[in-house]
Amino acid sequence: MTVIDDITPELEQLAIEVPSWAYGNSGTRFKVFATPGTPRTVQEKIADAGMVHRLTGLAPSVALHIPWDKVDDYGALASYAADHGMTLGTVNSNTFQDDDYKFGSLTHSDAAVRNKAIDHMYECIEVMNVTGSRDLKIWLADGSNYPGQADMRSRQDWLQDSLRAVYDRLGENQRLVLEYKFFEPAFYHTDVPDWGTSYAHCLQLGEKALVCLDTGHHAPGTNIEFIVAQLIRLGKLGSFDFNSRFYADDDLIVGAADPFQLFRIMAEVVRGGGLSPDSGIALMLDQCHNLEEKIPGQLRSVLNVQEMTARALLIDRPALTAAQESGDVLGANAILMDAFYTDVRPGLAAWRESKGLPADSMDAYRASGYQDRINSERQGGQQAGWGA
Ligand code: PSV
Ligand code: MN
Ligand code: MN
Repeated sequence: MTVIDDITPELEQLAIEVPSWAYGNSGTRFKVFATPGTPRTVQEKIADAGMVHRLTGLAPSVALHIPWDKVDDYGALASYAADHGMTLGTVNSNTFQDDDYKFGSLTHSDAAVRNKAIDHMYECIEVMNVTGSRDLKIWLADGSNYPGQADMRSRQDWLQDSLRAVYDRLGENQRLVLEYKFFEPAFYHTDVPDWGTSYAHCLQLGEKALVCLDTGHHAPGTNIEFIVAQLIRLGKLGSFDFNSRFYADDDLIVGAADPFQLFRIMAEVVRGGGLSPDSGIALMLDQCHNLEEKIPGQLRSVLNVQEMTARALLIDRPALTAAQESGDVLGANAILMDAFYTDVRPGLAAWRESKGLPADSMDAYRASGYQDRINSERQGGQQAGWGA
């Protein structure tokens, strides 16, 4: 039987990128509740992310969102991150909070608006050049609300042209990851609604363009692990935005709503070699903590990913393959479920301790006094999504 000690070399490779915006205040369109201790600057967000990494050893990089995290000197920001044991990761573009983008950005019928959006992507690439970030993430709010409102077909052509202009600006080691989402904010049609559309554009662009799969961006009932398997098979899975959902784009803590789904997804990542650093698959969180404290929320999230990854690594692959190939339906299912039902928490706690990390990262955070300190030091924390 496979035990935790057998899988630690693979588990060691797990690295989860945290989003800067998870540390800011967020909410719904009804209300944004302020949480004590919320960062006032991007530097404070990075410091908090550094705390998550120190307590778990799991989250060595933080993603930026431009212009929310805009600073004058990105080189200095990268050094600041390094001082906190962190690197700056994916740069997320933002073409959804400007009046000019009301009817679209990279897909807009007006070339002037498309060019403005392309210029914003260039600005993000400039940031990446200084921070050393590899990935530019593009999520578009583009779409329409009523049949007939927009020419869906032309918008696909404009989208490809715009993406081409962005793609051609990428450096040798840089990549573009194109995220899809089936609805919202547009309710009738969305210009990049599904993995197939993202894949088609990425394929046309070239090898530096890859699909970003946000786990909260699918219709209920979608078999997400199938999409994972397919994109890995095609060599086009660039990154994940992990979160969990009960209803729509809830952005709740990954693994909270459906740990079994996270296990199934991680099983396909492991199966596809996605844990290895040279797989080119970035594991990121895309979450907001509306009610709970942000740092414990992020700790819980990265630990959830680690726990489900460990369970996925425990799957007895040779036995599973044998059962699958001999038509042993329930036997195969039982092998998968055995791994899923294994409580890996004590084994992971012992492993953490053996590496000089706290056995219980959540407890260690509570005992650290960090939250009390930031609660008293920081007044008027930033709202995620609106910058300084
Ligand atoms: C909007 O749906 C969204 O949640 C996308 O998932 C992006 O990744 C994120 O915002 C940050 O731009
Ligand atoms: Mn996302
Ligand atoms: Mn989303």
